[in-house]
Amino acid sequence: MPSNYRLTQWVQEMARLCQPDRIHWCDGTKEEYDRLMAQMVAEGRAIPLQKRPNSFLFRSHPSDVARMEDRTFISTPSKDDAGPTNNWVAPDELKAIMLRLYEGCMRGRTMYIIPFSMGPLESPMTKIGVQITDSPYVVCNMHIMTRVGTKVLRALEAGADFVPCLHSVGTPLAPGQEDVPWPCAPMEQKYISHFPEENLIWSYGSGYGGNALLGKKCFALRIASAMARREGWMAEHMLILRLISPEGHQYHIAAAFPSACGKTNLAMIRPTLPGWRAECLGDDIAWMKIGPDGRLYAINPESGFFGVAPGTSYRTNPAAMDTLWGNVIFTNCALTDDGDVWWDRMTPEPPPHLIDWEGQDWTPDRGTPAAHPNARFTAPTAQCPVISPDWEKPEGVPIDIFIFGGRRATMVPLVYEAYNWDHGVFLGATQSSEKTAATFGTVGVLRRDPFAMLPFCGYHMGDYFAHWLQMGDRLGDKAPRIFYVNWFRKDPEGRWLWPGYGENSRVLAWMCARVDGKVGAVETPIGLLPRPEDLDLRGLDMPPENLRELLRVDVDAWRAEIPDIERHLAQFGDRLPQRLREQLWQLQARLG
Ligand code: TSX
Ligand code: MN
Repeated sequence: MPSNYRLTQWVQEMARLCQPDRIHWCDGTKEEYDRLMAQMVAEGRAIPLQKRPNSFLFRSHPSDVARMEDRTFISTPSKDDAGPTNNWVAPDELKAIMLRLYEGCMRGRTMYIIPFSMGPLESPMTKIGVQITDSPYVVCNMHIMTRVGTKVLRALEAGADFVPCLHSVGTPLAPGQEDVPWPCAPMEQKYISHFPEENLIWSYGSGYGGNALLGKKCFALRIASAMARREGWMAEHMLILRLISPEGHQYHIAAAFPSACGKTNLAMIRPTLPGWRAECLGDDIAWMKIGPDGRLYAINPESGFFGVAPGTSYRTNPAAMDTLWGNVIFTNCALTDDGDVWWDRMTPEPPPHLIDWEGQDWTPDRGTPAAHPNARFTAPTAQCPVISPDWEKPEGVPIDIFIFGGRRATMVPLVYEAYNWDHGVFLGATQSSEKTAATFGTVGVLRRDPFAMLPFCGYHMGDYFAHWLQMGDRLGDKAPRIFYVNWFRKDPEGRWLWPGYGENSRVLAWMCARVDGKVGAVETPIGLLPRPEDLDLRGLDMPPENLRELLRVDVDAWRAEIPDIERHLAQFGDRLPQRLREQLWQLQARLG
């Protein structure tokens, strides 16, 4: 037991509330991981995979397969402070509801106490959390996704601050009652609650990913974004990558994309442009702070990838495939007859027989996906073959380039650069993507997802825009340059105009040349575009008319989009910074 008074008091109080049979303080060791996994295998909750060392398959309850945005709450004392894009319930009311649910919720179970750090312990940007959970699946995932263990306990004993993160699957066991493979509570009892003013997270009823691994979306984005605003730094939903030119120059890029745009694929890009190399530093979250030299430095606070499996293949992301050789937790993937996992589009042809994510026999003629579309892998970052040797550098890496983007079949060019910081913030604030089958809802409908933070901002989005503007003011001429990309433009026949994947390095190389002042751009109403000759397309078999179309600005279509942008920004009311309103006017004026 540690000697941190606040920690011991909190754990005792939560134990009195949840009434577990046992309390286990996690030490983060391999022995602990192996013992929990062995226990879950013995209980029939996990399937060991013959084909991958130390790897296991879990199948969730069919109702507990994804983050639950309608059950996610930002509970600030004033509703106004949560803003129009978050669900809100007053803290007292929400706590009263949840206290009733938590009462006795761990009966018959073990309460695990997980001390974890987000970021390498030596980093000044690192923050500590302690998660209480009754799910051994969550403990094992936290071992991979965060840094768990006695080093963190030592720091807590030395008086380090921490974010308390309470989690229960909400399924107490009566004496002698047999457990189910994936315990969880019914939908209307699920709550993923955040109390940003007291840095507190309460999650109840779900065992899945972002609802249950509280270091990730709950802490590293929602709570951290609120902390970052108060403390003058940034917590962003961004990949981090390093691009190295043939001359050996390094460029650091942070990029925010809505779901289904291939963020993990870009994070692990294998450049096709001769002589260029790339290293991954993170695929989901960037914490950034202004360094002593006035530049913006980023760390990845995580230590694992919690990636969407379907669509991942040697064609789309060879580095991710090689990351998954062993020590992986798979959730809701299909099981092959020889004891491996499979998911849709992993291989050109599906195997002739599988057990699908619901445990049923599956053959290709079934027509249903074999893996759930949101099936996941949890894998150690260190196993990525293209991981940067500097990925755990305590001071982080200096960001040169921000990229926003989305999936748009028409109108949005392959790439353009913002005229200045305010314009770049406007691009982030109005970022949009067309929904795909994988992101459920109506296919093709435009969704605005500012900074890809819509489900992850822990406070009023209008104030978040203002924070971005203020960071730009502080960074001045050391601010990263801001770009917008669209890998997904199609021709009228519905064919992709851009090959994407590794070929995106050609677009990234143009950005680097812009940073170095080595390449031109044309001023258009929407921003600075490369001329066709500015992109290095050597070795790419691209018809000139495709390139022209990829770089065409359809002024009429953009004019027609203005009312939607206006409506989107209007929802932030008087918290929308005037400087963004001015960006909209300037865009309108440029469009004529
Ligand atoms: O991840 C993608 N990226 C970024 C890669 C670094 N995807 C997959 C998106 C779903 C997660 C892409 N899909 C990209 C892309 O750049 N581009 C496309 C569209 C596309 C799909 C297939 C082909 C070309 C473009 N070509 C063939 O199938 C041969
Ligand atoms: Mn994400």
